[in-house]
Amino acid sequence: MVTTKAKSAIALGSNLGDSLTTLEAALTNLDQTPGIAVKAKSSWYTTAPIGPQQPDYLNGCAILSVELSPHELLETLLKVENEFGRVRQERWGPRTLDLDLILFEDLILETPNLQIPHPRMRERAFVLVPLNEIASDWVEPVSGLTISELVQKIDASDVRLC
Ligand code: ROI
Repeated sequence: MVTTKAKSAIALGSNLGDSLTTLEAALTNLDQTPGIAVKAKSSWYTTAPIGPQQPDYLNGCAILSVELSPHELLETLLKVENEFGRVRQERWGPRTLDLDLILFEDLILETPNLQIPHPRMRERAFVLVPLNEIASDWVEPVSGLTISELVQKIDASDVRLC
């Protein structure tokens, strides 16, 4: 059987409960999932919340090698979120664990339940700063700019190494 491996970037976030333990455990869980290997992980950052007033977040990014389709990967991310007790409440409210699919190779995908690249990644310092640590040369295919070029265009003053 021929299996092709694809490179994908995910963003992780948490601002409820023991965020550091949750984020580390989520990465371990993903790495133990058949068809997924965690290849790199960023540092964790304390970030001011975007959206309604709520506690600061802990955010980071990881690079995965996957033998899954983008939709299969999304299903896995949602499953892991649910295993860690995430209850989907208000749209931009606090959360125990948020796993977002950010990039998948150089794919541009627009479907009702999945958009790749993540549509707000280019403006989010809490995604770009950690991603820049581990994938600075990756070209975001919609803008044609690398992560290091994108991070230079935004204000990252609310993102601090944890
Ligand atoms: N704000 C920050 N700083 N980090 C997040 O992970 C995050 N996630 C969200 C919203 C509510 C948009 N704000 C966030 O979903």
